[in-house]
Amino acid sequence: HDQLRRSAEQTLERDPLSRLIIISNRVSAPTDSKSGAQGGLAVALSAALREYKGLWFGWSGEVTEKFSGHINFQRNHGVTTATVDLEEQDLEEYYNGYANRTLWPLFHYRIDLAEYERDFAGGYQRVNDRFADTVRPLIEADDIVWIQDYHMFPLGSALRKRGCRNRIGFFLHIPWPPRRLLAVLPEAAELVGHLFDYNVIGFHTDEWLESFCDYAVDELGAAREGDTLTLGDRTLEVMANPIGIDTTEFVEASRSPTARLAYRRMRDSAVGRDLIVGVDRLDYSKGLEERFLGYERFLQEHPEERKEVFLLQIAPPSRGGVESYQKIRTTLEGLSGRINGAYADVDWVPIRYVNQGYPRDQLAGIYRAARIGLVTPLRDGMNLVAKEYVAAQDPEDPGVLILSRFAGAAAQLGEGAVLVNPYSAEEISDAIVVALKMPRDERIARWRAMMANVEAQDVRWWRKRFTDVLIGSGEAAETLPSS
Ligand code: ADQ
Repeated sequence: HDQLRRSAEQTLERDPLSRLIIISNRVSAPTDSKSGAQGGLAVALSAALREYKGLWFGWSGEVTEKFSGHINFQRNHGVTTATVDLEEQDLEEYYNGYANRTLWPLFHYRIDLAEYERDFAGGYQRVNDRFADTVRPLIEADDIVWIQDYHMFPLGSALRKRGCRNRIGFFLHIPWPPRRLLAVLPEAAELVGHLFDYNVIGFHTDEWLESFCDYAVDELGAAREGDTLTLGDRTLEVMANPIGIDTTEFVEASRSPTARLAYRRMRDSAVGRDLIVGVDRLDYSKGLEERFLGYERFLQEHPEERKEVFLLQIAPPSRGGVESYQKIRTTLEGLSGRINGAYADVDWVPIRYVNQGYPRDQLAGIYRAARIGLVTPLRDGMNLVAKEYVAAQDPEDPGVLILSRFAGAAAQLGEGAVLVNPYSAEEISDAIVVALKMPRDERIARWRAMMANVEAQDVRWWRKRFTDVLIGSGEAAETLPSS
């Protein structure tokens, strides 16, 4: 009885408004394990769901012959997930198609790689409508709804069409391209128009936010007042809200027995050489080819340093169903082979190129063992590897972060990192030299500046800041009877 009363009181103490409904392409059910299969985002969103109750809706990752709209509910560690299967055609047109062959390259400034097929656009809208049809009955009158990322731009609008008057927020995890680039997308105006059905949209940085506002104002004729945009009778709030990592958990991970073991293993295999580490999904936006070329330049220009260092590049394949991803894989195999062929000796290989994922604890140990974290995406919404690298360092003897000025993370870590233009092999090469020579005092000072940010603006901060704005946004949600 006491327990019941306590939980009732807790419910009352909570914001009376709200259950939270999170919708994203993939749902990551919370696990107990410290194995680290789960990213910080999944952890943060799961924590939010525990606090606000509610549920997490998305694609199961499974394909079925005919879309049925059947929802698979699961409850794990206090979080309810609700998933649906998609059809093969959905997978091709929506996921491999519009999301990853059209939007992803375009939003990462690669108009050369973006493909514009009406079938892709049609499949994308169809899947968003399917999501809307399926999730709509699960949404109650006072719920707040938070939609994640570029797979789901039109979902808020699709929900409004189905009578949903709730507060709906959207967060974009990737960059927003400049107005003139976006204009290349045949459905650009329609897509941005849809976004006015949200109450709040979050971006990682001011740069992405400003690009969005440029398009809305200059192309659609929206009116802007500070962070409020108005188009016709619809009002939208925009906010820059940089995502962080679960810093406490990551620092802990870096001190775990598994991390210590990984650290030892790296150090032993380095036999006194300095380790440079890169960890990325195998994706052309991460600038891996340019990184290898920069490292090659360094080897060329600094023969005296050659055997003093090695590069460990960890890059698990992703999106194998998309051709450009198969291509980048082949390119990198060729390039690493060429560099190793040209410079390796019987007792030294310049690049260790590894195509698998590692559990979080182990990754933390590897980061800690690395004298340099080399994070050089050509364009990245944020980049969490940069933050993980910082969090994993030994405060007494931290490594140096070399960071692309085109990652969202540069806006927060620019003071402490060595910033580079990732397109320039020379800048990457120079930065490696600077990092290798950097005295300990300077390394510590730079690391402290970065760590202060990684600690203060962690993933919980990000989540709370967004939900606070969303809850306070618009007029009080009109209560409709839940359907
Ligand atoms: P991603 O493009 O996936 O995310 P990132 O932010 O770097 O990029 O996150 C990658 C995550 O995967 C990190 O937590 C990293 O530890 C993990 N990871 C990468 N390689 C791994 C490996 N070999 N083994 C184990 N784990 C590995 C998108 C956007 C980013 C944005 C995030 C969050 O592209 O810009 O920062 O969403 O918003």
